[in-house]
Parts: sequence; C-alpha cells; structure tokens
Amino acid sequence: MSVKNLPKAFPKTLIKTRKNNPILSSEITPESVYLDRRRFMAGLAGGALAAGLPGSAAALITNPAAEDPRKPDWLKQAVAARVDSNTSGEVGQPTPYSDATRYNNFYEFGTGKGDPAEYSGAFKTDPWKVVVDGEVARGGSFTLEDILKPHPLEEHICRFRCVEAWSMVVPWVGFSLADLIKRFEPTSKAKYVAFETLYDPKQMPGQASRFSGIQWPYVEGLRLDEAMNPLALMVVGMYGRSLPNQNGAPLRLMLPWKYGYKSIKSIVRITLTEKQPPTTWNLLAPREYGFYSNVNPNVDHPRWSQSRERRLPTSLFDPNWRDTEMFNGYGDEVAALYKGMDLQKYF
Ligand SMILES: Nc1nc2c(c(=O)[nH]1)N[C@H]1C(S)=C(S)[C@@H](COP(=O)(O)O)O[C@H]1N2
Ligand SMILES: [Mo]
Repeated sequence: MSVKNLPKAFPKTLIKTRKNNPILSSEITPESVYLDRRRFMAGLAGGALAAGLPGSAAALITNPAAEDPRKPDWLKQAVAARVDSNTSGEVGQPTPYSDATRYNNFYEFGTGKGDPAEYSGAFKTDPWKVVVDGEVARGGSFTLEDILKPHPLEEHICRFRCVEAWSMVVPWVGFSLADLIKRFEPTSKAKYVAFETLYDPKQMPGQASRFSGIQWPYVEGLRLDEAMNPLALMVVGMYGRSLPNQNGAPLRLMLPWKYGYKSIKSIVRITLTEKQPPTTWNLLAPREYGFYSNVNPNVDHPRWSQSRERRLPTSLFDPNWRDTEMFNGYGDEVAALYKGMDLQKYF
C-alpha cells in the first residue's frame, strides 16, 4: 500500500505462536467437499432465502458448529440462510481456504502477507466486548454473545477486492449490519458510523512497531446510509467456520463494493457520529486513499492502475488477471447511494 519494501517487522524468533490458524488441518473440511456443496446449492433456486428453502436444502446449509473444532458457543446455531448478495452476474468459485487464510492484510500482526497467519495464533478473542456509543439512544458495553444473539446467521459469497489489485471470492458467515445498528436506536443526529479495532500492543505486535506508520487503533467509517445497505455485513465466520484470527476474529465488517481496507477487523467499538469520522488509510495517505473507497476501475491509484485485478490463487505463470468492475460488480445494489456524486473527487 503506501509503504513499500518494509523490513519484516517481526523476526520469527521473537514471538512464539501456534503456526497458521487455530483450526487443525486434519479437521478442515476438504475443499472439494465444500465446492461440491456450493455447486449443489447453486443448482437450487438461485438467490433463495432460507425462509423459502425446502427442508432438505436448508439442511445442506453450512453449520459452523458442526464443522468448527473450536465450536464456540455463539456459533452453535446453524446458518439460517444463504444469500446471493448480488443479482448481477456470476460471483465465481470460492477462493481456496488456504489462500484466504494465509494471504492476509492485518497490519496489527505485521505487514507481510503471511504475518497475520503466523503471529495471530495466540490472539485472545473470548471473552470479547464491543462498546457502542455516540449518537444512539441505547448504547453500552456488550459481550460478543449480546451482539450476536438476535441475529440469524447468513452465508454470503462475495467478491472481495483489495486496493492492491488482488481479489478473492469468500463465503462469509455473518448478519446484516443494518439490523445491528437499528438495535442501538441511532438519534436524528447520526449521519455516520465509526468502527475501531482492538488496541492491545501486547497481543498485536504490529501496534508496538513503528514500521507501518499507522496511528493505532485502526479506525474505519461509513456514511449511515451505506452502513444500512443490505450488502454491508457483520462477519463472524467464513467457509462455514468461525473466523480465523488472521481474518479478523471474532467480529469484522465485509463491504464487498469497497476496497478491502474498509472491511475493518476485530471490532471493539461502534460509534454513531454526526461528522465524518477519520479512517486509517486516509489519515496515512489522503491523496491515495479516500473516505469512500468504492471499487472503481476508472479512478486509478496514484501509483498503479485499478482497471484490473489478480484473482487469487495466482502464480508467476498464471497471474489470473481479470477486469475490475465498477463497485466490484455490485452496482445494482449500491450505485444509488452515490447518485450525483463526482466519484473522481469522492474516491
Ligand atoms: N484492523 C485491521 N483491519 C483490516 C486491515 C488491517 O490491517 N487492520 N487490513 C484491511 C485490508 S487492506 C484488507 S485487503 C482486508 C483483508 O482481509 P482478509 O485478510 O480477511 O482477506 O482487511 C482489512 N481490514
Ligand atoms: Mo487491502
């Protein structure tokens, strides 16, 4: 991103963690089984919601507790629905689990793509608290269980595009951000929602290092109407399991029409605000990263083109380039949010 050729922030000998992620590889559902199920699901009435699914089809929907050896209490419920988030075009085959969990950006654990998987193994996500404050009638401090309780979990298979011009397709497990926000009863002054990642340099070695130049904690924000869009997801799992630490456990955002850095990980605070809140990458390099950060092939990053992307997995011999779509292909769902706005100016 804006900082190039950084030294590896954390010599491997300094930090002892479990390798990779907390899920034992022997217990990972073989990817072929997962993809087969996806293919099966794709054969059902496309875009069907759980409410309308026949019993046999509903039974095929991923049950995180059954497949996750960690079996967190709050994931005991089965996923209630599979939602095709976009109506326009094919979403594509899910990226292999191994790529989605080993090629990460989570600077709290280091700036290298492999660092989050390598250094987040011991990260403590239970118990977890989320503070909700600002322009709300019902704020407070909530446990993760409080946050999740009323929300049926849904699986959303989304295209996900990083500003660095690579992309993935990930089956996320989560629930509507709008439904969560409504519970806190935003006041009439609330125009934006701000999010904050945990600040804990003892657990997050990247926060104790100055290599990244980031002012911790990582912060992000949305206009309230963007946050209320049905595509905005609060995510607690992926590939039918709880979220691995390197992907932002236990609670993260997923905003498939925006560059990846808007999808903030390991959230501990949600604040409704009257004014546009500061956002981490915009603070770091305001001419390179705007507040909106909608995927837009017509507005290049000052240092590289955004017209194409490499779809993971890629290799030297097959970089797997494809054209980047406006709003990452979700224009039917979100273009109305930006009607009349100059997207060259509000990038
Ligand atoms: N707290 C926090 N959230 C973050 C980041 C980060 O460094 N810290 N990186 C962002 C970027 S740049 C991307 S592309 C996505 C990557 O998500 P993934 O690792 O699950 O693919 O997380 C985003 N959320
Ligand atoms: Mo990113």
